[in-house]
Amino acid sequence: MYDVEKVRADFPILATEVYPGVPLIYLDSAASSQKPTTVIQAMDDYYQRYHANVHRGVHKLSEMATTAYEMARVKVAEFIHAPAPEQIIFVGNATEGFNLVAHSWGRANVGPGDEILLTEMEHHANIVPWQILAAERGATLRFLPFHEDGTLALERLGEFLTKRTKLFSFTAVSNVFGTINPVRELVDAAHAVGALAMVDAAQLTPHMPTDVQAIDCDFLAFSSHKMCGPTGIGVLYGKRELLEAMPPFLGGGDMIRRVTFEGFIPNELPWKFEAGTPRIAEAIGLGAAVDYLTGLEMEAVQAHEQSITAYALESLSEIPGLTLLGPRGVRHGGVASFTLQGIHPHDIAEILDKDGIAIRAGHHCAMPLHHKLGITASARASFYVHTLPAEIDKLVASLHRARDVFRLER
Ligand code: C6P
Repeated sequence: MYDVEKVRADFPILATEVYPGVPLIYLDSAASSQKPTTVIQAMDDYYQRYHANVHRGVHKLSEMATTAYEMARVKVAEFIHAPAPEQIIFVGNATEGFNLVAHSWGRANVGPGDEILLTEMEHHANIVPWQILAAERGATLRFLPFHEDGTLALERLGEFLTKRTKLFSFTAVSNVFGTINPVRELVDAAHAVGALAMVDAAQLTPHMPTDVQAIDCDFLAFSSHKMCGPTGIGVLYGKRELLEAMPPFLGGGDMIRRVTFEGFIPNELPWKFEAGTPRIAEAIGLGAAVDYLTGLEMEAVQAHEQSITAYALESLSEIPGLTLLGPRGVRHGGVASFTLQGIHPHDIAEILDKDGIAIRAGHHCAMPLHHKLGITASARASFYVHTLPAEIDKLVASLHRARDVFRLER
């Protein structure tokens, strides 16, 4: 049995008050998740006991730091079922993963007349790097539309994936709609026209089991800070032959095997893509986060979130004037985005904050999606391993209070 109260005890921040007498109700995990004690302690332990640079020193501390750093890579590889740890590149966040691929693979492989296919529900992280690449290389971006209910227009895939498509990059789970896209089907469709497939797993890996071999993607990116780990680190996974053929993204120490005044020979994977002193404490923290989630079991995490999200969607739908964004009656990522007639999302978030409830308001870094819906912003509550049904009830009560503040009819 998944014991939410036991899980909650792992997160020190959940026992704090936002204002005197007002306990925290954290419903913003999709933006960034809170951290369990084990993650905080793992990073603290590194700084207190064995901080040193990695891959450089022969002294004991450097050896310990290097082992912990590389162990974190092994843990991440196992967590997403990557064939080998060398295929795990530590980057700054999911955003940097997209930029790395656009800069390195993109510049080497995309030219005038080529197309990159995205979807209309992408986060800016999976739009802007391709816009920069397309402008530089004379390529074209295309966007697979979504239906009114926030599901992809899969029946139109044939129109958008063509012989000209070089890459199809799409999100596994929408951070606004909560739509869970059919990842393997989309990857197969890309491969069928000879294109590569890149998966935005920022809202997948923290919440559901991720198996890069089962989905057969060519690249996949996610962030540590959304999965109980620290900020400042993320992961790019890639197929070995692609990563090996790609030129380095950033140059400097660690990413080279040999440097002369005339030039350099790049290092092997994964270090070829990790220039300079890496994110050592952050990798160790991410490794601890992987251990933590593995201990909870990702299937159990997913089941907990499914039931809490279904409860939230049901409860929210009963509030007068509230419109939910995204699909209903199907499996759904752990987010509930909505608009409330007569109240701006920022006002909603401010009123909820006074009740200790943290939600996100705005465009959630998906401006084109909101533009297509004809709105500039929405409110979003998001759920994680520690969310209780009672917190959803408080969210609903607080939304009723917001309606009262704005004198909307009950
Ligand atoms: N979405 C949200 O509130 P970074 O910022 O690099 O860690 O993650 C980018 C990113 C990429 N793809 C998806 C689907 C995402 O949801 C995010 C981050 C947060 O929805 C912060 S904008």
